[in-house]
Amino acid sequence: MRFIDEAIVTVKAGDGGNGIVSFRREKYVPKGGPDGGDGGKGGDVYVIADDNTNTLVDYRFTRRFEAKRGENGGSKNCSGRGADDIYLTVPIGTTVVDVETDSVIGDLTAKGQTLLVAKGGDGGLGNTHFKSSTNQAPRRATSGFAGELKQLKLELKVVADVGLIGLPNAGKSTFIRQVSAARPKVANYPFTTLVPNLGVVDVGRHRSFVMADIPGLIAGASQGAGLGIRFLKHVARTRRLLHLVDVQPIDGSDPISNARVILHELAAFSPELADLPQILILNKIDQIPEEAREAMRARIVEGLDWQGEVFMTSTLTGEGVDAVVWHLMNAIEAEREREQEDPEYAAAQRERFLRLEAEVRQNSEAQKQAYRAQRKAQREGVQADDLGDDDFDDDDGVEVVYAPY
Ligand SMILES: Nc1nc2c(ncn2[C@@H]2O[C@H](COP(=O)(O)OP(=O)(O)OP(=O)(O)O)[C@@H](O)[C@H]2O)c(=O)[nH]1
Ligand SMILES: [Mg+2]
Repeated sequence: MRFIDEAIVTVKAGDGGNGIVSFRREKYVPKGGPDGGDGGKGGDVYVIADDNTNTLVDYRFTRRFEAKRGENGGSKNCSGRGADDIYLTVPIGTTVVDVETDSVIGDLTAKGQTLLVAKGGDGGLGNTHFKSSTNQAPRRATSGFAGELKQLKLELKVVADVGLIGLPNAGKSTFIRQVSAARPKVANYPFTTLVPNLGVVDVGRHRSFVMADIPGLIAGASQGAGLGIRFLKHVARTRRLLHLVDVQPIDGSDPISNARVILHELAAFSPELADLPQILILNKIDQIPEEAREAMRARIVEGLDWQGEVFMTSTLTGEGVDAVVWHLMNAIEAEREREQEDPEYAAAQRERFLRLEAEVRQNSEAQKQAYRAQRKAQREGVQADDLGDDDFDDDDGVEVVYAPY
């Protein structure tokens, strides 16, 4: 199944119908009073969350949605009929952003939840309203009001509990393959993963969490280098980051400085994100003799002055992987329970997620702008840098196609 995580659509609510000028015409009533009815209200545009869909793909093909206009008023004080509202169906988890103001209109988090995104115009007034003691036969009516017109960005975030981060080749995709049914490509060269992958990690009956594998981050990522940073929004809502470090990189680089690169880029991109609980995974230990592993671990922990959890794994042989999974499941469950029992904690968590998301969105947007500027400069021949493929396929209003599960 293909997922699309962002789409831009235009919505236009219906205009109000016009009020009309009309006078009573009845037998034996020579001078009937005004009886022009009001116009009907234009249709509203709503976005509604539904669990039958988990993609925004439809919005790649249809980009404009218009509600109908209200009917004009009629004679005999008949109001025009209001137009029907229209509903854009989106998956649960979609955030709706007003493109013009770059503000969040709302989050759709539950089935059936609706969000008014463009209000239909009210109908105009019929001449009945303008009757007064001095004007018994008003020839005045008003037109309907215009319905709102808006450009919306629909964003579907992959809601993962755990995000995998690390340099290219650290073994992130191998990790998610070990613990879930996700089957991202694994290869011994950097940038194998180009799009995020999601995997459901089952831990016995009714216990599971979702893990996200994103492209590797590289030095300079927070300034736009490589691919990984633009996918960080997918790990913005996670509860834990798994930071995978290759303990024996083929290029002979030092695991400590490699880990620092990631820590630095994360913090430079989003301090809130860097503040998420991080677990250090020293990976590929199959390449280190057993008796040397503890010393290696101590050296790295000390070198990084690492205060958090540390695990040693081989995602190739599977060694140590279960321990990580159990640790994650317990931590996630404990957090979920606490959120259920402690409304204050739940509210604080939610606040934090919102802050984090806002920060990540802002930074992603800033990066996109910088990237576009660079690209433009490149096209105009100002700068001859090789910027690589045009991977921000933003011009068609949709970006990031990825395949979870
Ligand atoms: N020896 C050894 N090799 C491993 C281990 N885990 C992964 N590899 C190898 O390391 C290479 C990179 O693995 P991937 O899982 O593709 O790495 P990645 O972090 O997803 O890389 P990108 O997608 O490029 O960011 C592959 O050749 C894997 O077979 C491990 O535990 N031990
Ligand atoms: Mg990968």
